[in-house]
Amino acid sequence: MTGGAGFIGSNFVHHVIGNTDHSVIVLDKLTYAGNAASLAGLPEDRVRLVQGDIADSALVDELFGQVDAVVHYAAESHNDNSLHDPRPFLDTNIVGTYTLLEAARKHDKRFHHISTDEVYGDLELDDPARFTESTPYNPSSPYSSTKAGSDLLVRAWVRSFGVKATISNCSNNYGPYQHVEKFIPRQITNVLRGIRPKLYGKGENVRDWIHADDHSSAVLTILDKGVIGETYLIGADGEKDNKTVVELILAVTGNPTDAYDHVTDRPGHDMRYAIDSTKLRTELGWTPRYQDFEAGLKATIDWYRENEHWWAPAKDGVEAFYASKGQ
Ligand code: NAD
Ligand code: TDX
Repeated sequence: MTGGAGFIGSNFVHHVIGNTDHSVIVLDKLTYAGNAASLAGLPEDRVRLVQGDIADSALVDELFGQVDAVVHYAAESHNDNSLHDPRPFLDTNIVGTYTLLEAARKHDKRFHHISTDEVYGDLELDDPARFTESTPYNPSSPYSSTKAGSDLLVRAWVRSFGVKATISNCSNNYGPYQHVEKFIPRQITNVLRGIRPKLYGKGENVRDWIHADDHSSAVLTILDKGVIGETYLIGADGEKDNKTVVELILAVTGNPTDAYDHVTDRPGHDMRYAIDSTKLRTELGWTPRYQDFEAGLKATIDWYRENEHWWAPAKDGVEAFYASKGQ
């Protein structure tokens, strides 16, 4: 797999080791977003971390010869970074995915591509619609446009070269091991540090939250039963606006629920994401386990409280970066 030292990738490694007999080779560049410590404590005879770039075709070729299937999580993943420096997003998300697809083609290996609901653009707050597998692509940011581009490469390699690939587009994940640049960990670690949470704009934007462990079980289900060439949307009916999430973090940590600041909004900020995961549920029989967002959020807050050594080294730099942007 690729990107296994990142947030969702490391949750997937923990899930695979805890729930299957498989062994995993992780190819990860260990960028600022990757952390070998996220794989600490896992059995060394079943998890091997190889530091390297998914755009390094010689390394990728060598590793494809050693595995049965590849799950591709590696990406530049943060919208705000893509607004300030888009280039790494093109290199990793487009050229990196192309490099992996060429290896999947050469070695004739099963390939699963991890993508995002952001490829579909956004919905209005009062729109009853949700994204489905047939929603037209309409990405807004440099990040989401490179993810959309990578999805289209996968579809073309399936059709033109017969690569045995599937794609999943998931909604916003939360859980342990998420970088403090992202919304929920940023606000949790702000509260733990006595800093007021920062809401972009009015805080009305809606995200459809799913626990990272549910994302992992969905990906295993697709690897097991998914139909080659198909796309599956992954979501757990978790729509919440950002203001509600911040108020919940403040409430469960015993703080006044209005103790947050409104800061400069993100340019081009998508208003609402919402996933209809009927296809995955009815055709492949998947259901999420974490149906109670407040309970999942409390467990996540406890994890950040107990693992300050994991997030503290990145915190000051992230806050200095946001402060320089008025956020
Ligand atoms: P992340 O930024 O936490 O982790 C990305 C990982 O990829 C890091 O370990 C990093 O070191 C590695 N990486 C980056 N460039 C690389 C390269 N060139 N070669 C090898 N490794 C490289 O990201 P995440 O939030 O865990 O997202 C993982 C995947 O899931 C991404 O493809 C993302 O688009 C997708 N996704 C994320 C979310 C979400 O809510 N975070 C939702 C839907 C889909
Ligand atoms: O400090 C903040 N304040 C704030 O209000 C930050 C960091 C974010 N926000 C808002 C912006 C979004 O409306 O919170 C929401 C979530 O922001 P992010 O955590 O940056 O996530 P988002 O932009 O929704 O993208 C995430 O979900 C889809 C992942 O980062 C992507 O990789 C994934 O594709």
